[in-house]
Amino acid sequence: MKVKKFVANSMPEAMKRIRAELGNDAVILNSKIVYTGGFLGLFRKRCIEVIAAMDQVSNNRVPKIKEKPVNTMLYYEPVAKQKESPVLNFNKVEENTSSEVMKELTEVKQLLQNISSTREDTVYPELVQHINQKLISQEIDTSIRNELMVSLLEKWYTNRTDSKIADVKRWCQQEMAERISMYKFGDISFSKKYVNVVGPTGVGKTTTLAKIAADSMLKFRKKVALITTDTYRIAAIEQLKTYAKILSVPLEVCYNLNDFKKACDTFKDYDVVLIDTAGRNFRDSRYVEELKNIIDYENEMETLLVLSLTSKQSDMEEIFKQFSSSIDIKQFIFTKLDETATYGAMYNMIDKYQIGVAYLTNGQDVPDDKISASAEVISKLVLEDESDERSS
Ligand SMILES: Nc1nc2c(ncn2[C@@H]2O[C@H](COP(=O)(O)OP(=O)(O)OP(=O)(O)O)[C@@H](O)[C@H]2O)c(=O)[nH]1
Ligand SMILES: [Mg+2]
Repeated sequence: MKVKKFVANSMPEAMKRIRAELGNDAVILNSKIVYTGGFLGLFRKRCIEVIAAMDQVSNNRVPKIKEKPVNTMLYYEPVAKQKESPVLNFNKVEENTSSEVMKELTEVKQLLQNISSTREDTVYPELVQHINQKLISQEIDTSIRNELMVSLLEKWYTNRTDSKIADVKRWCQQEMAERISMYKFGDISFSKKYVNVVGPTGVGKTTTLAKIAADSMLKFRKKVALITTDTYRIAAIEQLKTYAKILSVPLEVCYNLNDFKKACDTFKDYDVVLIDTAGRNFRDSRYVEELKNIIDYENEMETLLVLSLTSKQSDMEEIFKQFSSSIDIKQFIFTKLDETATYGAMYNMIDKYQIGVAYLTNGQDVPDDKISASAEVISKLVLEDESDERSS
């Protein structure tokens, strides 16, 4: 038997190489996501490691197995509805006698032959299927879900004898968190003086800005000032003025870029200046260009894009594209967590655009209804059951 490890950028690429090297009768024994290269844990590349085998019997001690050949290259896909299906433990393979190996290999081949050719029809082991179903109902992108299933199945076939649903859920949470762990999560870093909060109308920009201002003062002991360029509605100015008054922080209302320049001078001794904007500001390329003459975006300003979790993913993507075309988005803020129970779009956005999350907000109360985001918190939210929420 020839066993070989392949590391590739994607499953299809791995399959191509396996087919080329081992032929069409090769079987996949194991597959998992691995991270290669990088420097000091950064810039690691996400790859897929696949262990494939081909039963070339060169030794006379082992009888050639007569069986129907596997026609197509089979994926890692799970075993259909056979509760007592054997586990092929790769470590064990090397220790075992050849005949035992061949027996196991034959059994695995037979099991793999039962697998339906389309992923959506795939029948996973019951506990794995429960998680798969949860990811579907949470609207996690199919491509992400399939990759998560690769890793879950690997863990399942290694540990399944005594695994419970809580274990499978924990594996999935860990895998989901690791998948996005390289992006920036959590509170603003205060490495830039100007923090710009942008986003479409009504998502919660002003409310969230007030929550961040309160946190910056109380938790991080920063000297905070506010600027608003959202002067299109009187009510918007009044809203921020009220928060500024409650928090005892200065606010400058800027009707034009000259006002903005003056406000920056006024706040030259402040640690952090939080800027509330109207959605349309950053859709106006002239505004963005002129603002660049006042603030050095690269060195002095970080921009957070506020998205509401009640929006559809396609809308979120459209909004992201609009804003990111004119300004660099450092982190997301997702609001209105309390108004939905579906969080897949948030996870998909992070994964797709490779951007982390500063905060999640879960209500209208300033400053309390805000959670510092992390890869773990977000992954947990996606997999949380109502019963988990009740018991927590
Ligand atoms: N349920 C819920 N409501 C929120 C949350 N954050 C903000 N809101 C409410 O959403 C509404 C809009 O909030 P704003 O902060 O005014 O939103 P905005 O993006 O500044 O709106 P514009 O300035 O009009 O573009 C208000 O009623 C807020 O109280 C949240 O996390 N959960
Ligand atoms: Mg506002």
